[in-house]
Amino acid sequence: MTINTLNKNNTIIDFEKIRADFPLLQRDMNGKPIVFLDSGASSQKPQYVIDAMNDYYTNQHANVHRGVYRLSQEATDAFEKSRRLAQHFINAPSEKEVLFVSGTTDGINLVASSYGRKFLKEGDEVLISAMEHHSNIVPWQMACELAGAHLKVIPINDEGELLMEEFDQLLNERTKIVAVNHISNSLGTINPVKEIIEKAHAIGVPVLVDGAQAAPHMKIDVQALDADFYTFSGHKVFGPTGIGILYGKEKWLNAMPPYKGGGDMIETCTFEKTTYNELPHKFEAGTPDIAGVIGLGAAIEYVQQIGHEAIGQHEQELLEYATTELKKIEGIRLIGTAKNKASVISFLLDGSHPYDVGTILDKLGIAVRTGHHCTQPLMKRLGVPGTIRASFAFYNNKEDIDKLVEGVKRAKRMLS
Ligand code: 7TS
Repeated sequence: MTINTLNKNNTIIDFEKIRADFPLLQRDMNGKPIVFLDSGASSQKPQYVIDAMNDYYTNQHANVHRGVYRLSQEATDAFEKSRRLAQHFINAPSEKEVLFVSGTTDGINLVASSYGRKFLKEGDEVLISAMEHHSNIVPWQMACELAGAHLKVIPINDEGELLMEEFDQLLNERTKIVAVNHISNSLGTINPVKEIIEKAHAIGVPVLVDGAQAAPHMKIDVQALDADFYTFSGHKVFGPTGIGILYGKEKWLNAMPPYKGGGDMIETCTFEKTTYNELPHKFEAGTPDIAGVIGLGAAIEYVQQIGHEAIGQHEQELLEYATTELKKIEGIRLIGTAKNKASVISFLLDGSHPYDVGTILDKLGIAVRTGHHCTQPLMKRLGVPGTIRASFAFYNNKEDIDKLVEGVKRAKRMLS
């Protein structure tokens, strides 16, 4: 693997050299060197991932789990190797509990639909939080509607932290599942998911963790968390789009009906009755995104080579620096000031619409996201139309932040 990370002693990570692994970061945007601060939406890809996918299509492609011939077996081996990489990435006890899905949205829909059909009854409750992405709201609304169940919401304070006393009050014998994000995509808040899981388990309630924003930034350990379900997207962890992981405890996955029917998920099929394949295949109907799975495996190898400790440290430094520097600009308002935060900064500039600020930044080559970030109920709770959001990854540096700060100052001058 050609990772530009290690020094001669194989110890210190040189994050400046890491940037060279990402071809897209070398390009311009609007005639300026790109400053990519939208990794929360989707991160860029190292050459190692691009090469792995090219190599698969060039040299290894065949359908998986069905051919007797060598090529198909090679493709199957590469595919299943990625499952083991994903298993170790989240410390899942067994490969059977690691399902390939198309992304976080798909993972949550799978659980909401399948768990919902089996376990949700009229009058039951599903507990989510006020800072969920639409993909951890709408599937539960749909499941509740089908069952006649009710959606309940853990409120937050103005800093963007969950009100845990309210959670204690909301959790009760009618609660059938809790679904919360590990890190908020709009605010960067790191939620106390371990505590949530402990409390839910104390009354026998399973918990789904939406890890879309956590997997790129921190070590995920589903056993330490004791999560019942944990899901994340490949494209946010420096892998390809169209692929993601859903971890589910075997006891739940075995008890749940299949989500999709089709090839590969059956054990036997007659017109009268079909029996289902064992885990994980029961939940993986049809030809999967094989290149995506292989690309995700490569991305996991790449991230692990750098290591979560180094990533976390570098990103915290960037977050602290950006927070300090942005706060110095008069008229800036940070949205989301939780004590425990990951590398996301949402803000507003007094008297300016987020879209206008984003447009000026774009002209300067700076990519940020503006709007509601698929968290409309959260924006409503905070009383803002949307925010300007800068989200960092380990390939960002202080120079990127300096350019952002200069860009915001310029936007302020132009818009006031
Ligand atoms: N959950 C969270 C917390 C997210 O941040 C996102 C995507 C999703 C779920 C859905 O992931 P997907 O890969 O299935 O689309 N968040 C964002 C974002 O913040 N900007 O663009 C996508």
